[in-house]
Amino acid sequence: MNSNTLSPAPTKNKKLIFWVEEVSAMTQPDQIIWCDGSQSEYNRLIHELVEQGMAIPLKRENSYLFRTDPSDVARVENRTYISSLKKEDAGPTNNWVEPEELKSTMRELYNGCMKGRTMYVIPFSMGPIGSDIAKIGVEITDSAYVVTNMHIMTRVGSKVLETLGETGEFIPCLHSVGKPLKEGESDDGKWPCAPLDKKYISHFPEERLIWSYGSGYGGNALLGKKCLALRIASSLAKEEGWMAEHMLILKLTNPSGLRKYIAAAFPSACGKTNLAMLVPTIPGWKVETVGDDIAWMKFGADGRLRAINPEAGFFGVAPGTSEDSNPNAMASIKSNTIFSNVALTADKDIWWEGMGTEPKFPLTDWHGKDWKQGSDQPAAHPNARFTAPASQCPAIASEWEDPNGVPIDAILFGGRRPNTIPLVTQARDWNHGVFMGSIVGSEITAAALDLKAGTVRRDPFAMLPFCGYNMGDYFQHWINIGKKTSADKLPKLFFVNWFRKKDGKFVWPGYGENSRVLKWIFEQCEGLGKSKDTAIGIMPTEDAIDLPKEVSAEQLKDILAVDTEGWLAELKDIRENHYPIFGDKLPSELKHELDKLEKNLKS
Ligand code: SAT
Ligand code: MN
Repeated sequence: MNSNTLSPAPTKNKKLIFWVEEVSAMTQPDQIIWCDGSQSEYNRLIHELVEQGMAIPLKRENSYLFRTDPSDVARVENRTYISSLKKEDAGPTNNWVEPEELKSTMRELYNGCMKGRTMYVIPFSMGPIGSDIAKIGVEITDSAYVVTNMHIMTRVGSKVLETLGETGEFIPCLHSVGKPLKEGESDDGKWPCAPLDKKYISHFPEERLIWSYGSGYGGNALLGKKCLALRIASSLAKEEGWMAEHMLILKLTNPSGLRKYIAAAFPSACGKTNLAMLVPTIPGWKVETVGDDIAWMKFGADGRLRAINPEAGFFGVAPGTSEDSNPNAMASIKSNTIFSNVALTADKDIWWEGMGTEPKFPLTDWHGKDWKQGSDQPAAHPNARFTAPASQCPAIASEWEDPNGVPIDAILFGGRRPNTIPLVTQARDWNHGVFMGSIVGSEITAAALDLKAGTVRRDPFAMLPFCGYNMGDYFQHWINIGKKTSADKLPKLFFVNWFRKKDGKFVWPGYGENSRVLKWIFEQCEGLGKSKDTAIGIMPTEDAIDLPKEVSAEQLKDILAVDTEGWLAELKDIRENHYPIFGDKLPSELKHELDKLEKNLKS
């Protein structure tokens, strides 16, 4: 080890100093760098990455392209563990290994795993530094790519250490790419990672500890995001009486300047980022972005749920993002952006499928190979990403960093459902809304895994891969939240579905036209919407939602109808396949909601 190892830590926090020493003794890096979050640190690391052939400078200002190993392109859910002391506490939807067993397997992997590399210590805050909803984490990593992404996605640096002080609490997040270098060896431009069966994304909720090994990508490696802000935070939130949710947060302003804050949970690939940055098609209405992926919500002194976006950047899916689908995202990535696994044009710009423009040839695909029009492989990986500072979004709300958060008026749940689920339904009350959240699902396409096409894959509250404890207990936590304040102070809950199909085609145009649905939701929050009671909840009357030009009155009627047959089949699936998974952890309130729905449908 060189002298950096001996340089004094820029903190007096004993727990942190001890942990860094312990990890460095185990992983044996060549040197240790404490990150200060400065622009010069970012520039220096990027410069090194370019020198090593890992990053390609782009013509966009201060923007770079990375290409990962073809095996390291997404989160690895089957290698993700909730390692609670008892298996029951991880629940039926998480992988579980007993903590000591998992730790001893991982210690063996971590042993000497940073040889030949630099160990970076990244103090970061999820949420505005000092906000009482925020949490401090410290990530140790041997990947400079991770450090640069963490700079954008979180608040990194010396101010975090100041806030931490000598005795402050932090969540330790240990990460290694799992590829030690031999004497004289270098990565030589090759993305370092370990094979799939050596990858582990492990969470120890009782200890509030994260250990990740073997992957350098996205949610496997940027540990503030899914690992801390959802899995560990959800478990903390249950204990402390708040909520950590996989939700965007948006601010909706009507033509007279009244505003509402809306949070929305959708499974991956259902357009959360697009909804968060939506440009309304109805005149006079405005949507501004508070967050696009995660919401932490706590009750304020006024008894209302207040939400913060714990992140500082967007880690968005690139393919499909265009001036048409999301102009605000396109504007957010004009500079200071890291691109991963997109295609590279001849003039050093980026390109992907669904960008809405023709690429400039010669085009280099995400493998670094020449790509020809008509190839049966996409030029950009379908999970190619951009990492961009949230502050660069033209639609960012002025209060997006308010340490007190924004008061949430409505929460939406949704998934991709070609039939049955109407365009929008409002829950009659909190528990009915919790029922809606608990049955969220997306239709499986023929391409997905080996599951049966046409069946629904349930993803309750869009938290299936992100709930850090037993999902039955998580349902109960939602029920309990509803008892913590008076009903008029709770957000109103809605079920939405932009994805209804007829004859294989989407009926509802989505994107900016979703503002018409948001308008009705706004009016419902004000108590002014036109609505009627139905068997499945409160729904807009036929004239309550203005028609987009592509949609006929007949079509709107169709996607706002109660499909009794479809709902009876839905009910059967929930009763026979979905709810039994949770055994006696399923809250009685949800069984009751299911019975009530059946009675309503049959009466
Ligand atoms: O890779 S991430 O987990 O950060 C993004 C995602 O899969 O939703
Ligand atoms: Mn997400």
